[in-house]
Amino acid sequence: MTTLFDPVKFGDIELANRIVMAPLTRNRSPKAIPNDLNAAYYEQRASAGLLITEGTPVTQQGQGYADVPGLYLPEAIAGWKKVTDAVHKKGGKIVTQIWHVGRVSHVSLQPNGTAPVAPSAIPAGGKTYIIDENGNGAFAETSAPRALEIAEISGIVADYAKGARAAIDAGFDGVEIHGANGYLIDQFLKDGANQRADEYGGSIENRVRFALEVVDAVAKEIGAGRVGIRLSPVTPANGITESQPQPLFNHLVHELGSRGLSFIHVIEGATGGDRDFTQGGKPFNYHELKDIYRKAGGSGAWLVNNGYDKAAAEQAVESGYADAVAFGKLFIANPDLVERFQTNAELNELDKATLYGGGAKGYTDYPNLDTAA
Ligand code: 8OZ
Repeated sequence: MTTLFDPVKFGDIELANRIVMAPLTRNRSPKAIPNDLNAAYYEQRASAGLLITEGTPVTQQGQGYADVPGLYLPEAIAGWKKVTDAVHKKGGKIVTQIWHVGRVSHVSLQPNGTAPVAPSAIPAGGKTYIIDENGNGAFAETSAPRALEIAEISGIVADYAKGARAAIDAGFDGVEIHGANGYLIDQFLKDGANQRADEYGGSIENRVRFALEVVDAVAKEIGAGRVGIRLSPVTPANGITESQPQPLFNHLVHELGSRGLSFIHVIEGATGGDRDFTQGGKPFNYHELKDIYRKAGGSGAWLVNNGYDKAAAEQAVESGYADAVAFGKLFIANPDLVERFQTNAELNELDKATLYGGGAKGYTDYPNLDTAA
């Protein structure tokens, strides 16, 4: 029987176990440049089978929050190199999540203070995190986006490929394309945000076009065996809605099946919340989604996420449903989560007050088992 602690291949990436650190925004990289504190944080968690970094914008236009690390400045590549070196020295594997927020941004974060871009000029609603005029962190209403001209889209697709190339230059083992949580790719996928009348909007075939163009460009740049994608079929994060998630995502994974990807990362339910949350009036069938991917020839690892504890993760892997499980909050609070699971040790509690922004407190000071009092 396969267990959580058995090795697994994600395409070209070999993992020592099936316990994956989920991407987690922490807002601790001022000026979008990863630093020594970030390197220490990831190094502490290197016993995970795979670390997926926090979302990392591929351009300034793709930036939606203050102090998240990017991939578009030369200094950021050098900063990430410290992170990947530290993780590799510990025998870990690490991919970065390449990200474009689309409409989930604020003019103060955009090049020349211009409007954020989106498939359609429909605001996300909700708040993002900026640096205000006095240099202090502050929450602000997302700015109204403008609809992308069709001629601009290929340039954004190319930006993702450039970001993937930069990730490999920075020493990453691969990338995860951020296709989830109401950001640009999810905005193109879902009918609540995409009301385009051209070949990128309307039918399901048209709405998946942007996602597939990004996947193909990134795979061409760095090899499909180093490329995964994160999807959230029903999450309402960042104001995103979809009237028919099951046929939409069934079609998308059917198309992904022939592309030789490293892994498919599925958030089940509302991100960080209710696993049974749904949209379109019907429960979402994740097993059907996986079956369609496999039947279409997809051999990438099936990575699942959202609220799993050790018992639920074991059930998912031992039953053969999931190849691996991604843990978010548990990895923030437990750098040695793998060892704690192995020994059935107690888990540290999460401090919600230090999730976003700040320094070492609540970031690199969670104790390991052997250093706990
Ligand atoms: C929390 C805060 C800011 C961004 C996501 C990248 O939801 C995020 C994110 C999460 O995918």
